[in-house]
Amino acid sequence: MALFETQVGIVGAGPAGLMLSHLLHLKGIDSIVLEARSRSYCEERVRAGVLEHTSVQMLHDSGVGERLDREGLRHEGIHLGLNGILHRIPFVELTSKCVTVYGQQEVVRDLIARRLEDGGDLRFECGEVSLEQIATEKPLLYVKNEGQVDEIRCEFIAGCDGFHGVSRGAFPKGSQCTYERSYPFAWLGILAEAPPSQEELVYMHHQRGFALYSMRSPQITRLYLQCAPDEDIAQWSDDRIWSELQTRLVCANGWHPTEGRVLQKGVTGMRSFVVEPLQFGRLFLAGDAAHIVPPTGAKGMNLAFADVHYLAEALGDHYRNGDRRRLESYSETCLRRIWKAQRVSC
Ligand code: RFL
Repeated sequence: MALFETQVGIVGAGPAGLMLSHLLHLKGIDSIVLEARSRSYCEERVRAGVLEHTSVQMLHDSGVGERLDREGLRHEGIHLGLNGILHRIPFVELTSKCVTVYGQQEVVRDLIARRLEDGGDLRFECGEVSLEQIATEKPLLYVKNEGQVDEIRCEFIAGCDGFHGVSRGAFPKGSQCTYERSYPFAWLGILAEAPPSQEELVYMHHQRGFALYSMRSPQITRLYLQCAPDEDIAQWSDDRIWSELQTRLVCANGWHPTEGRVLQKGVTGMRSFVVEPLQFGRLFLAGDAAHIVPPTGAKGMNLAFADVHYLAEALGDHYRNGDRRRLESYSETCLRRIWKAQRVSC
């Protein structure tokens, strides 16, 4: 058995785990990140794409916003479409803030590159992770890989391993309350090699079901169709998808989406999920490990960043001057924002 020690053991190298490790490093706190998948898998996983003002600020302020500045698409509003007529919601005019379209995989790529440049300890394809003694001052992470077991002695553990991770399951039985709702529809999404023909997102209401027009870059569009939760993607040829998108998205002024080669397609279920509290002993959950919002409001990655911002600040207080107040109120602080995001996404 190999032994390691760190201040914060982090499970998961998604946006939450990577950003936490980066923010802690800036505060002089060391961490080890354990990731089940390969680096290339993490860097290529296409998911979120809309960064809120606060997430953009966090990337900037922590010094990983350079490529985001160059390549991110600043959106000052969105369109809500009804009966083929678009109604623009001018974010900047209403809130003086805007959103930036920049793929989650790009954020992950930037954070991995920066952590490695800074000498960070990121362990990809790490094997089977388990959490032990989380109620004590010395929680442990075990990593089993091809007959070898590593023991990592931590002072805190951050469970940033997404909805299907192991961290949430390490809470003792009865110590958490789960709230869950599954919606009776899903989104069939495609990624297409087609330059955007609309500058901002279009959320379209249609009698055949909702459709969303969005983009990831000046070359790539991301489009969604409301479908049944058990929709069989095999029944959807590229031609059928484009035809349905054209029907639902066409506008009275003649605008319709530009077509292109379909690079990826899949069906995403719609679910709201929250656990309370987010902390037990020295284990703290962040991001999708603690909550899932349906992708309607583009809130998931932004919530994950908000969680780790609070967690990094709280750990900073603890290590700087022994002040544990923000650690103790971590769950309550995050849940206020999480429930608001659930409401808006629902
Ligand atoms: P992640 O990204 O799921 O990362 C968790 C990481 O943990 C690893 N892992 C483990 N590692 C070690 N041991 C284990 N036992 C492990 N189990 C899992 C996983 O391999 C993974 O690398 O969670 P995180 O970091 O909390 O980030 C959350 C976001 O990924 C998620 O909320 C967003 O993608 C949600 N989302 C959107 N969010 C936005 O803010 N804006 C959007 O526009 C947006 N669009 C979307 C979305 C999610 C979607 N899907 C596919 C659910 C669109 C879609 C279609």
